[in-house]
Amino acid sequence: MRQLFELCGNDRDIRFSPFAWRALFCLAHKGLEFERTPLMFLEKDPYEASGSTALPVLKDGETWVTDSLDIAKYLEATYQDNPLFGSDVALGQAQFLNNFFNQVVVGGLFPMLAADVFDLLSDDNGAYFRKTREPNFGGATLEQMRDKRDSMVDAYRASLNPIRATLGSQNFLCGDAPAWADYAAMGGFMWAKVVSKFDPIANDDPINAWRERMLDLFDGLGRSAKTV
Ligand SMILES: N[C@@H](CCC(=O)N[C@@H](CS)C(=O)NCC(=O)O)C(=O)O
Repeated sequence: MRQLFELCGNDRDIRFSPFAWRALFCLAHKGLEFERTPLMFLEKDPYEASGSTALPVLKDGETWVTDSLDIAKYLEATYQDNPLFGSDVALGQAQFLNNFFNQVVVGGLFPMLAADVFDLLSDDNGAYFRKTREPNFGGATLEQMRDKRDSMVDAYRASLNPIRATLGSQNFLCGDAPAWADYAAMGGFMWAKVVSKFDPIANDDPINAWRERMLDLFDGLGRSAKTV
């Protein structure tokens, strides 16, 4: 059996982790069957054997794989059909792109969305989230950061220019068809879609048109996600 452990809110159908969304899209891209196991932040026992304290975690038979990029690399090495990277060079570049997506796409969203994540959590998970995340905000609360998001969103949108420029000449970040880099970027936007009614992307942005194409993939895997 193949099992993906992913983060959820107090409502277990709310699956919001940007990194888990990357893994979900990669599994779907490879055409693999899998079960989804939703866990709250403090529920770490079910995947203790993996050695990780963060999600997503994949259990494929007896093999545990942690970290979304390592999960993609594992799937690529283990299942040759439907390449996620396609070459050793692309695999090497993925490390750079992963840092870009983590720091710019996901990291840029974090102050704008963190309070919305908090609102989805049970009391004990919320207290843990606040205690571990609020120190990133230099003395501000999660809610104070959310209150400022209308003034932050223009700078966020500008930070996505490399993505926007790429989508000006091709339909997907990986070319004519989506592959790992599309899923890595889309993970961040899935997170925003699931946890918040605040849309960090403008309607007329080419990134929105790409996001719509991504939501349609795999029988609407992203589009059918439960949102707040
Ligand atoms: N580099 C990891 C990051 C995973 C990560 O940071 N996961 C967070 C949630 S989005 C987590 O599970 N944190 C556990 C905790 O805070 O206890 C990946 O790409 O999978």
